Amino acid sequence: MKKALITGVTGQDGSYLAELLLAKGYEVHGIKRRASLFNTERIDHIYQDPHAANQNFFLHYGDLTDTSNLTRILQQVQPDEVYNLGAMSHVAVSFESPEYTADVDAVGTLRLLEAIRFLGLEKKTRFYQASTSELYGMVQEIPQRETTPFYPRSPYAVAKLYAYWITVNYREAYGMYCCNGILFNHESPRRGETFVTRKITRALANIAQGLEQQLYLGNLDALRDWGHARDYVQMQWLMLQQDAPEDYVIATGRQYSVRQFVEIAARELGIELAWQGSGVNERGLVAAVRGDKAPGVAVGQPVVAVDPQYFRPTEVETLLGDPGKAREKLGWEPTTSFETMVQEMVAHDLDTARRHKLLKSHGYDVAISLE
Ligand code: NDP
Ligand code: GDR
Repeated sequence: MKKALITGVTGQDGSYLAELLLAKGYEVHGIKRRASLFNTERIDHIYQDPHAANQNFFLHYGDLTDTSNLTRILQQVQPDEVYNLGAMSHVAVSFESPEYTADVDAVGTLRLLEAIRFLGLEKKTRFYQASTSELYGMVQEIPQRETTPFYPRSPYAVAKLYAYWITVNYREAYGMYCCNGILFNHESPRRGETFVTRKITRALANIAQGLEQQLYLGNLDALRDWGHARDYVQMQWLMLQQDAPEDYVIATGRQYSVRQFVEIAARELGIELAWQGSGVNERGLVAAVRGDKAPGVAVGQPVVAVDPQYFRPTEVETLLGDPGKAREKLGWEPTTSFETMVQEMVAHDLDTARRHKLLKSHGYDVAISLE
């Protein structure tokens, strides 16, 4: 039975990857941070009682800022594969906490690699680094592929640039099996609520049910190559199963704007938007409302507005990946279309909004936190 260790197991990708590896018969170990509240919602369905027999999913308290803790967990687990998904992963927040972001995302990666080497596991343990399309930042080539030069545009991306190169360096210097997956944006109903896609589907579902009034967004014209997280974790595993370690771009090769995402998600709820104004005065007004999914909105209601507080000091305007290498060498194709992914996210958030509305109608106070 192979053993895998996942940092960031409580995150979106960590939860899908843990499911995938368990289904493949792995013994899976995950590192979770101590928090004052439970932070395991995404993995509660695969949680196993530590007192039960035949346990194959284990959680360890830990943190990427804590070298001795990482070394101890690695020594205890002796994993065949390490997936370093843990990160302060929010680009906008990295401008608020740049030093912490560097500590976790850059030095945290070094800590793990160095612990593997220190423990003499460098010939046994294969290492996956969660690299990112944010490395391309101010894009130097369209579409972006493995050979496209990097130009990071945020403290997050600069930290991930260090992590990318230290992974390459440990591969070259010590012959370790280390791979960078340069993943473009990937989403799902488990996406964190403050990333733009989930913010949109969640807020529109709440608005449709009359639980919220307006959705405030930043740059509506940003272009992204959005895929489904479930498809992308397959690639994380596949990269570690090859004869030789290499870096791969994972993307769909299709691009949409934030504005288009809003329109498609709104349409899924029976809301047809008409745009008015420009820049910070831009508003998405409801031109038509069809069906019973949006009883909470009226014709002419401004549903979306631009709020400059969500603009970034330096923005990544456009990202479009070329997944040709992954397709040719690993036979990988994304299976979920953009439209199906939006539908899945909207359906999930509409279901939650309907339940919240029902609770409210029975006198229970439901707090809906907004970004
Ligand atoms: P999430 O933000 O959903 O998950 C991040 C995970 O990292 C969480 O489990 C979080 O724990 C954990 N974490 C945060 N800080 C620390 C720390 N100091 N020590 C240990 N663990 C920590 O991210 P995703 O699942 O979306 O992304 C996974 C990885 O892939 C990240 O590294 C991200 O930067 C990268 N990436 C993501 C892309 C995407 O589109 N989703 C695209 C390209 C790269 P907690 O739950 O306690 O907060
Ligand atoms: P990103 O994702 O920065 O690409 O990083 P995010 O969803 O945060 O932003 C995408 C684009 O939407 C614009 N935008 C807004 N973004 C947020 N969060 N909130 C808003 O209100 C808003 N309005 C417009 C942004 O400016 C941006 O252009 C994600 C993360 O998962 C990273 O960890 C990962 O490395 C990259 O994807 C690939």
